[in-house]
Amino acid sequence: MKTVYNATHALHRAVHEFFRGEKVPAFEKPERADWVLAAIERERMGDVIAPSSHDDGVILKVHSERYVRFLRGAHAEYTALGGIGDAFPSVWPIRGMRADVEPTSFAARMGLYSFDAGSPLTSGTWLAARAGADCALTGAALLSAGEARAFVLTRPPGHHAGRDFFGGYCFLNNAAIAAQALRDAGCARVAILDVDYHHGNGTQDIFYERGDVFFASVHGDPRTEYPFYLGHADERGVGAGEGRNLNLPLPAGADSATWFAALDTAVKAITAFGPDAIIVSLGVDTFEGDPISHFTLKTTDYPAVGHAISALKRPTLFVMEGGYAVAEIGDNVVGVLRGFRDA
Ligand code: SP5
Ligand code: ZN
Repeated sequence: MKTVYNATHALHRAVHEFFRGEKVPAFEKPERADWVLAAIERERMGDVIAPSSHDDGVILKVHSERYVRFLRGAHAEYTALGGIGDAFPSVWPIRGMRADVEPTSFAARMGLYSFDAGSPLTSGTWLAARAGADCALTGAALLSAGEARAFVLTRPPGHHAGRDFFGGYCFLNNAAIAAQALRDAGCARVAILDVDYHHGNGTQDIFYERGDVFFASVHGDPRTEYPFYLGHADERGVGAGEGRNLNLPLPAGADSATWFAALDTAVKAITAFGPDAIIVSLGVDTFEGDPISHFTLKTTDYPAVGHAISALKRPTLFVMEGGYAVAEIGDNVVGVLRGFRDA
């Protein structure tokens, strides 16, 4: 299985995030991808390749033009205003306020285009995220060219980024970009299976009214778990997307058997949808040792995740999302990929 690797990921290097009034070291750090790459090489998973360059065409089908324009220039704007280090939003247009008028103020646009203050926007965020989109597009092209599987190893992750907002450490939605690219390349139906601990609210946002891309997610119950305001079981899609969104929230602390039963439900629903290709939003923050999450999968469980996904018998692109237990992230990711390959 080929790995498309974003060698510029470390340009995105957040210093701090906030926790209970304190600045704590950012959980989403470059070492994550370094350790996954080391495991890919150690396990001889296959060639590690660089992405090819793609224009913004597909990106602009899943993200709004004004959002992409903002993101591209945001950190330079911040610096020009005298901003120091990483940029954070401080004000948001909550219900009843206007999101249709783009403000001139930089601070106001930071809030317009985000939903949390936990996603530092750094000097290298745009370049790293844009290279990640190229990786996703390259991965999709591999599938279109006949590869049965591929892995996109990039950061920052993507599944919390919506049509016109960042958050949850995510800026461009790599999985959504890959799904759109596969649609454009002739797949009539694409399914996205999100196994990250957190609900993929951005991916759901992008495809909620579409019938051509099915979204299924197993995640911590948003009543207690980030991103809190989306991911409930009664969100089933609207219009053409009716019935094409499946949320399977589980209580924090859920055991592996419960988690695998939910995965099985998602796999069955995707089978019934009948996709031509599968994108897996592959977060391994479901691991028992994850510092910010509360499921209990063990390293030895991950091959079974890949095995379960292989039952879909479709070309499959794995896209890196979360997972913050750095010492184990490589074994956990490679476990999924091995389980899929060896099925
Ligand atoms: C892609 C992804 O997994 N994004 C997750 C974003 C989670 N953001 C909220 C993190 C809250 C961290 N709380 C610190 C708990 C320390 N014990
Ligand atoms: Zn996550």
